[in-house]
Parts: sequence; C-alpha cells; structure tokens
Amino acid sequence: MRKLVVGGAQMGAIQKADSRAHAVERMITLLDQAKAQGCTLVVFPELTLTTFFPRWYMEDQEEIDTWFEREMPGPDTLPLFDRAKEHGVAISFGYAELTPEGQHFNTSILTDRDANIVAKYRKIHLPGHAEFDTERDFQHLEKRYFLPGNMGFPVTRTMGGLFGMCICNDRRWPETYRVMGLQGVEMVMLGYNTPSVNSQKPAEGPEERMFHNKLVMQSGAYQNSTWVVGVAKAGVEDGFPMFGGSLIVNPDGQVVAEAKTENDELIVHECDLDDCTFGKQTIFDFARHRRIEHYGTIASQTGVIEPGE
Ligand code: CDT
Repeated sequence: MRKLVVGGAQMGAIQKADSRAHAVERMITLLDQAKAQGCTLVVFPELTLTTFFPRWYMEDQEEIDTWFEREMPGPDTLPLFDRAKEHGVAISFGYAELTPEGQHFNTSILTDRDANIVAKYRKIHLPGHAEFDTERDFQHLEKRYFLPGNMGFPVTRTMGGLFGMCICNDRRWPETYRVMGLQGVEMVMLGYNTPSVNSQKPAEGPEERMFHNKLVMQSGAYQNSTWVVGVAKAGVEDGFPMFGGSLIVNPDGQVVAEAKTENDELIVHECDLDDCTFGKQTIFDFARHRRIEHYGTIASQTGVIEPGE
C-alpha cells in the first residue's frame, strides 16, 4: 500500500482589492487544518493568490503585470512555503507566472514535503478570447493575458508515486489525462475557477455546469485509472459567481470527497496509489489494448474535417 492523506483546499472568493498576503493567510489557515487532519499533500486552486483577473479587460501591460509573480516563492508567498515545510506537507497551487524572459503563463507548481518545488505545469488549453467581447455578459480574457503552456503535461516521480498537474479548462479535454496516463500518472492535481453561468449561454445554469465538472474529472480518472484531485476557487468575486464542487475521484471514477460550500473549505481523503494498479493492468492496460494506428488524427489535426458528401 502507498497511502497518502490528501487535502483539497477549496478557496472562497478573492476580491479584486484583496492583497496576496491576505490570500496567503487564508491558505495557511487551510494548511494548518490539513496538517491537523493528517494530510501530507494539499492541493489549492488555479490562480490562488488573486481574484480571477482574466474577467477584467486591461490594455496597460504594466497594470497587467501587477497580477503576475516574478519569483516563487516571493515575499508574499514565503510564509506559505515556511509553514508547509514546518508541517512537512507538500503543496500544489496555481499562480500567474511572469518569466525572466517576459513570458506570461497560467502556472501550477508542486512542492515536496520540504517545500522544494519539484514540478511545474503551464496551462495548455487556454479558454476564452483575446479582445473585449461585447456579446458576453462578462469577459474571459485568458487568451489575452497568457501564452499556451510550453512544458507539455509532465509527470513527476515524488512522494513514492507519479504525480501530474493540469489547470481548469484542461480538465475538459481527454487528451490531458491520456498524455499523463501514458506516463503512468497516479494522481492528477488540478485547480479551477469556473463561472457558475455560461456568459454565452445563459440557459446553462449551475447544475449543468456542475454536471460537466464531475463528468470530465470522473471519466479522466476512470479511463486512466488514476486519482484526480480537483479544487475550486469559488464564491462571488466582485459580483461574479463561481461554483465550488471541489472533489477527489478514485481510480474507478468514483467521487470519494466533495466540498459542500463555496467558501474556504478543506476536503480530505486517504488515497492509496496502489489502487491505480488494477485498472492499469486490466481494462486500461494501454500497452496491450491501445490501437495507435487508428489515432493519428488526434495528434495531426485540430479542427473537424467532415467526410465528403
Ligand atoms: N479558468 C478556466 O479555465 N475556466 C474555464 C471557463 C470556461 S468558459 C470560458 C473552465 O473550463 O472552467
């Protein structure tokens, strides 16, 4: 058995005016709770340190850059790393990364239990649009502020297992999980900020949105026989609601822990990485059952090409 107690540290709303230091204080409170419940790994959401700023249209690059971190840890985040090290708890969280070369990414990191960064992921499936869209009830400008990730979907051997990350919209794409599944991933950690309503389809309400949230993470887990830990930043940010629904899914695709609120809330489950083995050796034994001679279009074509009439 390779058991680890995992915490999903859902965060409630962070307002535009809130400081990073305040967000970090809230993260540390959740980390303390997680330690008290025996967790050795805690997963926080996408863009944990600030409000979900891609909903705001900005033109001034200096203003845009105020939402990004130039170093990790930096002065505001160091207390989190210090507390994680003191507790011996590994952490994963998302933030907006500005590289020394001036590139902007939507990034997540994973530390080991000594607070050393052991893995980094940069979001690949950036949703939304790059210019102000008058047709939407609210903006989703990830394509304006971020470059698509340039690191693929790495899987890292740490804490006695194989760990991968993805971010929010990535969870809706089967390719995300399968590329990690092909590296033997045993736990996928992901954070999200998902509006409770569809800005382009008002009839799609929170229930349907939540259904899709579960559907994609449960199928990703089952089809790759891996744990999935999905953690929301939820609540109403400056008038814009985002759903919670943070969950932990086992390698059979079953939800084993689920958040009940849209506030700061910790969900906890003892995950045995060996539970991945059965599925990986039977129905999803990729080496025996995959038929790559028929999958070529997946990696050679983006849009749909319909057959001729
Ligand atoms: N943050 C993020 O990726 N959110 C998207 C919203 C999609 S609507 C533009 C998501 O897939 O949840």
